[in-house]
Amino acid sequence: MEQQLKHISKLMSLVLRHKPDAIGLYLNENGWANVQELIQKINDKGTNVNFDIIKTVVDTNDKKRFAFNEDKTKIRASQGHSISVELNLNETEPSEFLYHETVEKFLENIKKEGLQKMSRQHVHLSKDKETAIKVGGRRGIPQILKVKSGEMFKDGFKFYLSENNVWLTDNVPNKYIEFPS
Ligand code: HQG
Repeated sequence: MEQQLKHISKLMSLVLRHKPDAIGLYLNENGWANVQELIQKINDKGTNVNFDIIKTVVDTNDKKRFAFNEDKTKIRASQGHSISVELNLNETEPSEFLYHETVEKFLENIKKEGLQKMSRQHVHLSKDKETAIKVGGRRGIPQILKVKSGEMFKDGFKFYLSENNVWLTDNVPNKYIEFPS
């Protein structure tokens, strides 16, 4: 069951963040998909889901990646998109420091050009080191970068907090980054 939920969660990440076309799903400009359509199209591709399973994924997902609208007829990913969607997030003042997890092979480039959003819509930052480490254990030994978010905010950079508490910004110039020694 757990494996099955993980499989469905990954599929939902794929179609709600990156490739709705993989199952012919329609997302509106704010990233919302119709829940019944999502269920139908996942089933059409051979994975059995119903509303209760989707709701279990939403409720139990370790990073709260997905959210329903109020009457649970629509669903979207709360962050992490590579396709262009307008999430209408509120600008929020960050704490003095935020953290970003990366891996060694990217460090040299990040030292040169700062953090860029790469294939996603934003650079993703975490409120503390522990969360940052969780983000990226997936790619290798985590390298934690400390971002001077308070200073950036004073200098006019905008920050947004996603519904699942990921801090988002457009880019982080290298002068605001403390690298591991
Ligand atoms: C790196 C996860 C070279 C950056 C997490 C990262 C997150 C650069 C990679 C979400 C660079 C991009 C996003 C530069 C940044 N040169 N490399 N100038 N600037 N990078 O996956 O932040 O588990 O797009 O350090 O929770 O790792 O998938 O971003 O290593 O919120 O739900 O380029 O993914 O969510 O990788 O992770 P990503 P990320 P999920």
